Amino acid sequence: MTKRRFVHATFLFLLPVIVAAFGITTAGAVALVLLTLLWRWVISLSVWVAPARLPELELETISASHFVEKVRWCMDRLGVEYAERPVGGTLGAFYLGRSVPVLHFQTGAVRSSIGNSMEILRYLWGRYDSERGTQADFLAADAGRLALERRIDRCGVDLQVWVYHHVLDDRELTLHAWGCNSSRIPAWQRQALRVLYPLQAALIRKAFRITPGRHEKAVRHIDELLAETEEKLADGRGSILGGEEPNYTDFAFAAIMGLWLQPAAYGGGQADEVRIERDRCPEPMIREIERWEERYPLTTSFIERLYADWRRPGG
Ligand SMILES: N[C@@H](CCC(=O)N[C@@H](CS)C(=O)NCC(=O)O)C(=O)O
Repeated sequence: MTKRRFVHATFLFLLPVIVAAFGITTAGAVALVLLTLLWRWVISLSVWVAPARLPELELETISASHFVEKVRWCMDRLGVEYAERPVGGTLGAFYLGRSVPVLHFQTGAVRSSIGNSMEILRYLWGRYDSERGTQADFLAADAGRLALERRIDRCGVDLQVWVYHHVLDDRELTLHAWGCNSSRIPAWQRQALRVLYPLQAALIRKAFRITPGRHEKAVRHIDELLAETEEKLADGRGSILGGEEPNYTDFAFAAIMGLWLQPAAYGGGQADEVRIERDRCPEPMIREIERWEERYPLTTSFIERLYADWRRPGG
């Protein structure tokens, strides 16, 4: 929402309070409503006359999110200039009904946006394939890549269950991951998260059905994908689906699995303030991470190698 629309929306909510507080008559209240409508109309017209100055490409994020990291990595790889706008974890989901990442961009005279990492990557490919030539080749999608991407994304949801199962009882740890200690998150959001924590945690438990049974199922799914990948990587290939050069499915895989492995370059510099070091994790969580590392050494080093060789901050 642009600043001018935010100010208008805030005034709209305050209107009944103003009418009550100042004892405004019915005729006065009607006049105020008409003026507020006129104000909204002027805002609509201002899009043409004085468009808000916004970055050409803007990625709305939660700094720690692995779905964000998937898109962020591809945008960095593509070499496009964009601004990242991080928000506090869970606020968007439960108060605005949207997930992140969301990509906002200029389309002609108007502002457009896309949510859902899969669709964002298709947009980037469609737009930059012709503009940037071979630089965008890694984003090319086909049936095999789309099927793998879907599996990776499903595993992304399992990892959400996994991470919340482990951290939700540790208020400070969860708030840290949501951005409460990050200078990049607006202060009011950090404060709101601290106050709302019990509600947010309860909503998360409900939304993801965080139970020991669901956690077990999530771990089983994660193991399945890791085991399959381990088998594929045994022939020394450079990309999960075969070939030497990694493509977007490899970056997506590393980004999503990066949530548990936390390679040093996770986030490309954008998630450093929300990082959870391993020794700060609960014991059972560390045990599961170590089990994955031991059982899937090829996959672990594949993710680490992709991060070391292909994940330069901003490029
Ligand atoms: N299918 C979506 C999933 C995105 C998703 O689940 N994002 C989480 C963060 S990892 C989110 O938006 N959570 C809501 C919130 O914390 O406000 C995608 O691929 O973008």
